[in-house]
Amino acid sequence: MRCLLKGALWGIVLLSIGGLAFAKFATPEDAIRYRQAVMTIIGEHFGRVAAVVTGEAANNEKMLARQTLLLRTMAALPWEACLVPGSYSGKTTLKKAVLKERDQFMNKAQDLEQSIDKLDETVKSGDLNAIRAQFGNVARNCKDCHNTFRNL
Ligand code: ASC
Repeated sequence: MRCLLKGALWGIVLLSIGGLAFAKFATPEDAIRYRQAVMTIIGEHFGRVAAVVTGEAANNEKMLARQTLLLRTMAALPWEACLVPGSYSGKTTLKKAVLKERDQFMNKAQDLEQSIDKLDETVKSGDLNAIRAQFGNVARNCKDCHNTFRNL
């Protein structure tokens, strides 16, 4: 009896740990909020780089390096939250097509991440023309995915 109780308790402990380890988003709405929060932050830092690239703000290498580091970090985050069943209605503009076209979607996500990595390297070179060109590639990747997978 004691043994059975012990076994059951261990079962509960292991199940809770397993549950925690695999817990992702509690609800589809949580996934929507998460990805929108990440996109808001990406948009903000993207905008700060845009201001330098367009000449609206002074070129400041240290500041740019900080923006690209933040963009690199943030760009790794939204994709998983875009693949949560049931998160394509309500307060979202994401198309359900991402589920069926998962590979295409993830390829676009990877293209974006790689172009941001390259932007980060370019910023370290300090060449504003090269930064401008690579920023254009990042912007095209943003837009390409939005055109395909976002209801505008
Ligand atoms: C942003 C934002 C977009 C993209 C896009 C890039 O900051 O809100 O939709 O960048 O304009 O081309």
